[in-house]
Amino acid sequence: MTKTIQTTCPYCGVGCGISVKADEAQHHLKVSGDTAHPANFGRLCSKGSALGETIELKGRLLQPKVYGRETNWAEALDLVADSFTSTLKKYGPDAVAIYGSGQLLTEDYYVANKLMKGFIGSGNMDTNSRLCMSSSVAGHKRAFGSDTVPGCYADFEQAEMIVLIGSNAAWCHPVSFQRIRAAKEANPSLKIVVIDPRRTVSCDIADLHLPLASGSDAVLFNGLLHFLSEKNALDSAYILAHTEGFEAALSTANIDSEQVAALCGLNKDDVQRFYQWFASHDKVVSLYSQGINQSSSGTDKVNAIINCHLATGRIGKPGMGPFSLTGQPNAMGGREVGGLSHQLAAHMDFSNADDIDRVARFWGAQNIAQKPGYPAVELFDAIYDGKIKAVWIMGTNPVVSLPNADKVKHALQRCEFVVVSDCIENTDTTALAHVLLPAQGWSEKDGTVTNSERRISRQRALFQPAGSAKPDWWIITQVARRMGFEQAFHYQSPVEIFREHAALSGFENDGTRDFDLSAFADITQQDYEQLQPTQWPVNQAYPQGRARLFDDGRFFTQSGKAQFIAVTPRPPVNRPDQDYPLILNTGRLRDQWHTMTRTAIAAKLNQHKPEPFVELHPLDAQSYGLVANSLAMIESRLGSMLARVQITDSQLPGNLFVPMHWTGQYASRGRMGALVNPIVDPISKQPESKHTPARIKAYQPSWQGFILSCRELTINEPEYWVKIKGEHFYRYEVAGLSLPDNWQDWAKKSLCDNESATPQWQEYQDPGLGNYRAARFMGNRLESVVFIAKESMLPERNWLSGLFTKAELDKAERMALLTGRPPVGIADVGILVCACFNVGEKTIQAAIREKGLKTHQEVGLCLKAGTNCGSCVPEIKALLYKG
Ligand SMILES: Nc1nc2c(c(=O)[nH]1)N[C@H]1C(S)=C(S)[C@@H](COP(=O)(O)OP(=O)(O)OC[C@H]3O[C@@H](n4cnc5c(=O)[nH]c(N)nc54)[C@H](O)[C@@H]3O)O[C@H]1N2
Ligand SMILES: Nc1nc2c(c(=O)[nH]1)N[C@H]1C(S)=C(S)[C@@H](COP(=O)(O)OP(=O)(O)OC[C@H]3O[C@@H](n4cnc5c(=O)[nH]c(N)nc54)[C@H](O)[C@@H]3O)O[C@H]1N2
Ligand code: SF4
Ligand SMILES: [Mo]
Repeated sequence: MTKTIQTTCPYCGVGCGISVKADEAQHHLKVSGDTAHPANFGRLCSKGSALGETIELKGRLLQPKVYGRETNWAEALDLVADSFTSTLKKYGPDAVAIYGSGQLLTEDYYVANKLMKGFIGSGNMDTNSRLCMSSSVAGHKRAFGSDTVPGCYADFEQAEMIVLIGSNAAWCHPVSFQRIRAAKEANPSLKIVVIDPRRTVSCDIADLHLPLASGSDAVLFNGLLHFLSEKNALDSAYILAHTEGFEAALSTANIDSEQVAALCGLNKDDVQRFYQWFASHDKVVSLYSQGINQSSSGTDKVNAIINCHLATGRIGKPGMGPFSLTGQPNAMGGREVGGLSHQLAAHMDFSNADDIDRVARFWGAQNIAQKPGYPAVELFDAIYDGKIKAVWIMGTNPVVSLPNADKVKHALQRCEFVVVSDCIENTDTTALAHVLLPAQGWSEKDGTVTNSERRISRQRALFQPAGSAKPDWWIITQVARRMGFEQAFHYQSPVEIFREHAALSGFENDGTRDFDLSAFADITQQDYEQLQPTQWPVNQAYPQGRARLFDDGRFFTQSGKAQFIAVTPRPPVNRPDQDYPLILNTGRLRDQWHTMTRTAIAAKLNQHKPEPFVELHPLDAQSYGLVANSLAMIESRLGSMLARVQITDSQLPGNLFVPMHWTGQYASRGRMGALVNPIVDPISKQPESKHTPARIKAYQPSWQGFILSCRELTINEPEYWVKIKGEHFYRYEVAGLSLPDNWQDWAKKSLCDNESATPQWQEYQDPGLGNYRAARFMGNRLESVVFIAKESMLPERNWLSGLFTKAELDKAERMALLTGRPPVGIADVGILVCACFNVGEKTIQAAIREKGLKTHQEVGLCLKAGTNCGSCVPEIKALLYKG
């Protein structure tokens, strides 16, 4: 029987509502955008649309495991509770830690934090949000006295100017970006400025792109403050009535456009154009993300941006404001419950003794922590140094995502007791766990998340859990009870936790704290089931929630006034030098989510960018002797990786960009975290993940090739391999340093593990050219193909991949097979461009040519490409441009 359920996407902080038709018996679901959800009004991006393909049971962690052995919950929970208790008795509470994640639901997060800070009595609960939002949190606190995102998505439609700073929203917040694109199409005078060293696809709708030197944003925004003052574009009445510290901030920002242009590596006219537009448009929204946060001066950069909004009084009103885009589905929920190690709960923190006392009374916690714990990078250093002896990692993959990731790996290898809760069995982090706890994933779990605009939405269970998987809140409370804290962790269901969380937010609040859900303190089970997406605060004054804060000019500082922060720009701490002359920048791709544990299961999400790659400028490619599509080794002082070279003038000379996604599960040498320097911002402790000195050189294997197979294979011989799941096939890109003695033996060994039936082989060899090609059949059905040749001689993979969908190959296809090219008259669709409707590059090119298509809308009408999530529109436009 099929049921329709409204839930929320588990990926990015846009927080799109999803309407799901779930068929429990078939374990099948059909997703579409929830037209009533105010975050997306029915739109979804490629990742959200592909959720139905990620729910398979293969690869899931289905049973608890202790020391590699499957066991029942009772044994696993007892072991975790006993080990934590004995560690804290022997070494004190600071010898244990929890490292959580914005993938957790608010209810899960709340109990994890309560256990560590309230009852174990240590501040050592931190989260991957430290790598993500902590500079924004710190900047907000300094300016507003609270961690508040003042605006809402509706401001995008009302703005006259939108500035994207260090944000590639086209790929990372695609549905918000589509809203901005639609606003621009409806109102072409809406100005869009993108500030990013790279020319990203977000520039597709930009009137101006400022490719500033990596790390120089504080100079640019200080210059803007100075300019606003020089041009009398300040709102002096607002500054006087509602702010403090303006004079100091202005005098520190004493820099003119010419100096700004020189320091940021920009054209002076472009800088002035940006400044002039900012000065002359009242309704400006400044959206910023990791290009700002992930910096050794991220907090200052956040404040440099906020300063310009305070100076013009542009905050809290429709169509204007600084707007930190949150990354994870529940990054905001994590901040609400106090998931960062310096926070306590409900937007209270350790800096205030009254807060500690208040939370202790509310929780009935005798033993509450009195001081902050370690932030993420220091936390793993403390594990490495043996100060922390037991750690519980929940919903994050630090062996990939933390900087200096090889050290993180060693830290976990040295740690006495490592517990990991995850829904996936094999990750780079689960590999190092002593205890593995199977968590329910999206589609099974039930609770709430909060998106970038403070909107709380429900994630609802669609299916029975996989195997013995349990909700994270249940796992945590079971351990808490076994540690002797039954009373404080008596919950039977998520609503009970939500009520307590809401009650704590209102406890002795009286308007002193921004985060207030007191209207939900007594929410019934039924109302919780039916909860509609609502923006906090939700209290007596705002029973239906509140779209914007600070519209009244009142802030949560002591004086009630917003604070300007005097910012002295600092360059990144580690700068390129003679040995490591390049800047390594890292970030995201359109169709992958972080460490790929879920998106790489969906075949269609692997086609857009199938392999780890490095982008660099043509001049650098020339200096380092790198050829397009060849392999390169990238090294920093900490580690190295291999990636495919992509040469593009969208990079600034001297800069490298690599995607953050590949792990040891999908590539032999693609884990970029191993290179990233663990430099952090002194205030927020957020790592500088966008700036590591690096070098690059050609990697010259003796041979290269690829394998396509209808089955998953164990490829462990070559130095370089990448695994790509496709529709009915697996693709392996391979390269090796030493030549095997005999290609035939190599191929048979690679492809025929555990085979009893005798396959048929078709082979072609040209040893002189280093070519080997083979295909393996069962009857007329293609099982696998191997192509070994010089990189430039290898055929494209698309047509060959498509043959795996066929029950049998016809004669012409069999004849053509080892040429790698389709028989005459059969079209190759090319690289996938539109992941929503499976439309390839060559199909689009052919339609443009043959039907004379001129615009992306015409391509959409003809092929549907680009008409769902719209993330591929920039690529379609590039194909139109090329003709
Ligand atoms: N497809 C996809 N979407 C995602 C995610 C994902 O994994 N995949 N993850 C989600 C999460 S958790 C997050 S935090 C967000 C992140 O969303 P974004 O912050 O938009 O993503 P990034 O690609 O990390 O970085 C953004 C840009 O910062 C630029 N940058 C680097 N250095 C500088 C600098 O010095 N100044 C400026 N101005 N820019 C700089 C980079 O070139 C990059 O284009 O995305 C969320 N959405
Ligand atoms: N160099 C560099 N490093 C970065 C970044 C960068 O831009 N550059 N970005 C940083 C940022 S912003 C972020 S947010 C991090 C992200 O980095 P991670 O948090 O390490 O990445 P994810 O792949 O999201 O990890 C989530 C894990 O939780 C599991 N999981 C999913 N749902 C659940 C659940 O409900 N319960 C449990 N228990 N487990 C679940 C997934 O299978 C996966 O293993 O990376 C950071 N690291
Ligand atoms: S934009 Fe995409 S990934 Fe983000 S919440 Fe919406 S559908 Fe999910
Ligand atoms: Mo993030």
